[in-house]
Amino acid sequence: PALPPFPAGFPWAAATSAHQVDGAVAEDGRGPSLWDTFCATPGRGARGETGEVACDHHHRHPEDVALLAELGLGAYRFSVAWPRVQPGGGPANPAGLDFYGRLVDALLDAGITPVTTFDHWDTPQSVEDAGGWLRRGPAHRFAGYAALVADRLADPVPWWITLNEPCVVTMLGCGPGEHAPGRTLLLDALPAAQHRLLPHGLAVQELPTAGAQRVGIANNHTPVWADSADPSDAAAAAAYADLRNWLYADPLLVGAYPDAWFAGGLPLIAQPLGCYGFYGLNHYAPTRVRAARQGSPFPFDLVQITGRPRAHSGWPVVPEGLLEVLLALRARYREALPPVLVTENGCGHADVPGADRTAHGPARTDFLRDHLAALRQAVADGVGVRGCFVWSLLDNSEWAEGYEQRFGLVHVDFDTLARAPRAPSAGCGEPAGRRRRRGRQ
Ligand code: GCO
Repeated sequence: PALPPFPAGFPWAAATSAHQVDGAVAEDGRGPSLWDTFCATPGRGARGETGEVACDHHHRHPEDVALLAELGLGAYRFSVAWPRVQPGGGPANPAGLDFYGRLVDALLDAGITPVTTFDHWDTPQSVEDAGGWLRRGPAHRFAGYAALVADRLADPVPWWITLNEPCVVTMLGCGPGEHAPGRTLLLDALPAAQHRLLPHGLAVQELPTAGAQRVGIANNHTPVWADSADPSDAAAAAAYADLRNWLYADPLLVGAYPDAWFAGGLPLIAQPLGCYGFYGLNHYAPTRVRAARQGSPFPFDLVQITGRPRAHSGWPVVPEGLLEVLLALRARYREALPPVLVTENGCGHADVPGADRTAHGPARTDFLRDHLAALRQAVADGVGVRGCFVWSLLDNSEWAEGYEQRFGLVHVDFDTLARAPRAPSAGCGEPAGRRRRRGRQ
C-alpha cells in the first residue's frame, strides 16, 4: 500500500561542517585545528589534500545561501569552527564570530532556519596539545567556547547541536588513528568517549542561560547485524552495538552506561530530558559483525555486507537500515526519546570522467529516493521525526579521504570552485574499480 505523504511543513534541509567547506584557515585570526595538523602530516590525508581552501564557503557563503534557497531547502546545518572563534582559550576572536554572524543573517534573510553545530571534530590544536580528549580539561574549555558563541548567536539561531558524532572521534581518531588526532590506542581510547560527552553535558546545562532554546546532539547510529545465529557472533554484535551506538546515547537519554566497560562522569553527562529540544541522528549504513578471530585487538570483527550496491566510500546501500535504526531508537528509549532530527544521510560518489558532473546520476538518486521512503515509513509508523538533513549541500572534503567522494546536492569544481546544482538525471555513477572500505558507516 502507498505510504501517506510526509506531514505538511516537514523541513527538508542540507548539512555541511566547517573543516569540510569553510577554507580560509589562516584568516580572521583563526588558529589551527587538529584536522589541519593531521592533513598537513605526510601520509595522513588522501593525496595530501587539506581543508585550506575546501569549498571557500567562508568567502562564498552568500552564493551558497542563494543555492539553498534555489533548492527550496528550509534549514541549513553548518558548524562553527572552534579554532576560528577561540583559537587559544581566553576571549572570543571577534572577527571569527562575525563570520558566523554574517552567515546566520544571510540565512535568516533568505527564510532559511540556521541549525548550528558547536564542534564538528575540528577541535583547536591548542586543546590537543594540552592532552586533547584523553583528558577531562577540554570539557570546561568547550563549555566556555559554546557560551561565547551562544551569547552572540543564540537569539537568531533556534536549533543547536553540541557535538557531531563523538563516537567517531574515539573510534577512528583515538583507537586506530585513521582520523585526527591519529592516536592508535585501540580500546585504551575509551576514556575519550567519556571526555567527549562531558562537554556536551556542561553545554546542555549552560546553553539555555545564554538563550539557546532547542539543544541536541548529532550521534551516528548503525544497525548492527550478527553474521550468524551463533551465540558468539550475537555477543560480538551486542558488544559492537554498545561501543558504537549506545555508549553515546544511553548516558544522555537514560542516565546509564550500556555496559560495565564504561564508567565515570554520569552526573554531568546525564542532563534532564527536558533540556533536549531534539535528538540528532546521523545514519549511513548497517554494520555486520562476527566474533573476534584470534589476534583481533577488539572483541568483534567487522564483516563486509555483500549483495548490495556500494557507495564510492565502500559503504553498502541499505535504505531499510534507516527505518531499522529509527525503530531501534524508539524501542530502546520509548518516551525518553526526544523528537528526532535526521541530521545526516547521504552518499558519496566520484565524478565519472566524461559524464555530466551536474547530474546526480542513478546511484545518488536511488539512494536518496529509497532512504526517504524508509523515513516516510518510520513517520507512518509513528516515530517522531521532525526533519531531515541531506549530507551534504556541497561536495566537500571527506576528512582523511580528501575530495574524491562527492556527497553534494551541488557539484563543486575544486579547480575553479564553481558550484552547479545537480539535476536528478542519469550520468554520473560509480566508477568501476576502486572501492575502499572505511571503518565507519
Ligand atoms: C560524518 C560527518 C560528515 C561526513 C559524512 C560522510 O558523519 O562523518 O558528520 O562530516 O562527511 O558523514 O562521511
